Amino acid sequence: MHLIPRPARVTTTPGTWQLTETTGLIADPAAGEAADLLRELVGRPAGSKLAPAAEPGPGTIRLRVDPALADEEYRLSVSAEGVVITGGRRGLPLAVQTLRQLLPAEIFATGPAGGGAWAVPYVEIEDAPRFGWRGVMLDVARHWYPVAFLYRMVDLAALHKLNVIHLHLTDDQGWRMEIERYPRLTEVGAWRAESMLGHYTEGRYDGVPYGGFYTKRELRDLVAHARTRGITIVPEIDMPGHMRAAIAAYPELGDDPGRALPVATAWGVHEQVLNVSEETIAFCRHVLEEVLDVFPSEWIHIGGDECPKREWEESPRTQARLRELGLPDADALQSWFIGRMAAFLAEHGRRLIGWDEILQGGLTPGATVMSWRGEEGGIDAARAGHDAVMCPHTHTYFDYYQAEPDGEPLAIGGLTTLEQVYAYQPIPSGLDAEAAGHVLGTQAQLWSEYLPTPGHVEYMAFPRLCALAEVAWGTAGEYAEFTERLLAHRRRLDHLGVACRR
Ligand code: TNX
Repeated sequence: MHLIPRPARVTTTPGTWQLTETTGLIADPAAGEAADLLRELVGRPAGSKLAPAAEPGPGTIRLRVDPALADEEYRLSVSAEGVVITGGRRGLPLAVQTLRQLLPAEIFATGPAGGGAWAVPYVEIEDAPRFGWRGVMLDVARHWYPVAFLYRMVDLAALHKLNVIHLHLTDDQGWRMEIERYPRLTEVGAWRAESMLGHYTEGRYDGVPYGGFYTKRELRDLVAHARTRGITIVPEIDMPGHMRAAIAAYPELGDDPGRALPVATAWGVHEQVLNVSEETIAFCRHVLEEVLDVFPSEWIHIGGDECPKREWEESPRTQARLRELGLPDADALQSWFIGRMAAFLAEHGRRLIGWDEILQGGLTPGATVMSWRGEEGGIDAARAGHDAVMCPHTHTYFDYYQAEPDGEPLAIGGLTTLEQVYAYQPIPSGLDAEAAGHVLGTQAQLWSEYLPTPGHVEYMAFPRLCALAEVAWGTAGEYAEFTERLLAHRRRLDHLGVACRR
């Protein structure tokens, strides 16, 4: 069966059930979206309309919401009695992905539907994820990808039962989300003077303008598409550092008033950061208002990482602000700034999440920490009663090499093999049960400085994302057994045309 991620409980019995042209579908009214998904992902490629049936029987698939099951829990029964799927609200799309994987790998082919026999082994599956946050972060700021690729990433994440796509929408090198109130964010901030593509091969600058952005309409549609697959899109607007594209568009946001700098054309951490005036805070709020309007996600990511403090320390205006607020230092000022954003989000019924630097100067009440520099940030946060998502760069940075650099395309550095990813345990040892309960889960990071094309993103993501998905699902076991399953799973990815590393 070779399912990835491996379900929590599987019982097989001899025999197979056949999906045919005449297979019928019976769906609860509450299961309408899952029924559409089933028709799209299973019916259509098998050449079966999955027309509504009057009664359940050997020739039907039945979809039922069971309020007694947890939100992402599901049961899948394939027997001589037909196929029966029950699930919590978000369990049904997960079950659809399992049924899809139970079919021959050709079900993943994107060409015209072939007739043929679509056999599914008799099986009883009871399944639910261990972690509620199973994510992948895509950096669309350093490189921009066509919106069709974002749909593809959603679909590929859903195939692996991930439930969060974290979009890193802004950075020093580009602002990628339309904000109606501040049109220059995309008119100016979405474009840089240099493609930086020459850097990969020849270490040269080509002077070719580069950029792109997503309209609110495009992002709203993407959110809706993701939702039907059980995926939440968590948007990130990185602040108060990593803001050079915004400062290029609106120099008054910066803390060095004499200097108007263009969108960054070098990687790395840039010194230019937001000032913390009330005007700038109002700007951040206005931007977030439009972000909230597009993204219904409970969590909103405000970055918070790698904010150099030199400008704040040298700016007379910011030093005066420190005194006015009675704050001891720049770290405390960063914490105060994050606190303002958290309060704004809380007013709108949302929750703040940020990279682990938001711990500096004191963690804002209610904030969730994404622990990337290691596990310490997440451990400290969890022990203090904050939620945490574990994403230490050592195990979850998929911009790192996945094999010895010789023979691999140029990457940012590091080395995180498939086996290392598979061995990752999101709950750090030594956490007591209460703190462990604050670990929401884990996610992969696709920082894109060295990922100029969609194919390149796929190459770095796969197969490591298959391993991470199983880690996050909570059923990772023997690596050798996993790689055997992965070999079969790769046929599915091949049919989908995924540029998976061999
Ligand atoms: C650190 S991780 C960053 C990113 C880079 C990444 C490259 C984090 C919160 N900040 O800005 O893209 O390293 O691996």
